[in-house]
Amino acid sequence: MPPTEDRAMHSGPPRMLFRGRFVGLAVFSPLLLACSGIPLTCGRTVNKVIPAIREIDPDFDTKPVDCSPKFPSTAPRGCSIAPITCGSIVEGNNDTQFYRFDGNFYVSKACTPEHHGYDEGPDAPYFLEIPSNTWVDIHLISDCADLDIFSATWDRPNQCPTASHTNINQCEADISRRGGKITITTVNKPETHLVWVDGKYGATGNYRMEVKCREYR
Ligand SMILES: [Ca+2]
Repeated sequence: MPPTEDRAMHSGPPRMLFRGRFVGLAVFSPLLLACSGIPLTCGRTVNKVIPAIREIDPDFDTKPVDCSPKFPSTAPRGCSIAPITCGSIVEGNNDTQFYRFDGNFYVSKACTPEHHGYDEGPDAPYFLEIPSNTWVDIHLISDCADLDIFSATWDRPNQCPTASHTNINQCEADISRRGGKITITTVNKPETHLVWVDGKYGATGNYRMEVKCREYR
C-alpha cells in the first residue's frame, strides 16, 4: 500500500482530513488564483497536490496504537489518573471501572448533543495544566475501540465535575470514530482542565493521548 494511503487509514476522523485540505488550499492559494482562467487544467493540478499535503502535516505522523497486550487501566484517585502537561504522551486502557461522565453531563455542558451510551463507558480522566498564551492540541488515538475524548475547564483534580456544577464554561469533545482531537487555548493566565477518555456503549480499549502545545499569539 502506498505510504500516503497508509497514513490516511490511521489518521482518524474526516475532520482531520479536512484540516489537511484546508492547509493545502492555504499553501497553494497563489496557484489557484493564477489558474482561475483555465479551470480544467487547474482542477487536475489541485487534485494531485492535496494528497501530498498530508505528508507534511505533522498531525498525520501519529502512529496507530497496539491493541494487545492490554495497556494499564489505572483507577483514578479523586478524578485524575495523573497530571499531564504540554508534551505529555500517555498510554492506557479505559477499562477503569470508573463511571462519572454520561450523556446527561455532555448535553448539559454543551460538550456534545449526542448520547452514545456514555453512562456504560468507563472513563479515564487526566488533570491538564496549561501555561498562559498557549495553543494546545490533544490527540486521542484509539484504533482498538470507539473511544472519545473530552475536556472541561476544572480546577479540582480530587473531585469530578457533575451536571449540577455551574463553573464549567468550556467543554470540548471529539466523538468521531478511532479517536480524535480537541483544541484548547489560553490567553493571559494559566488554566487547568480535566481531559478524559470515554467509551461509547461500554467500549474499552487501548489508547494513546498526546498533548502538543505551541505559543498562541
Ligand atoms: Ca462514561
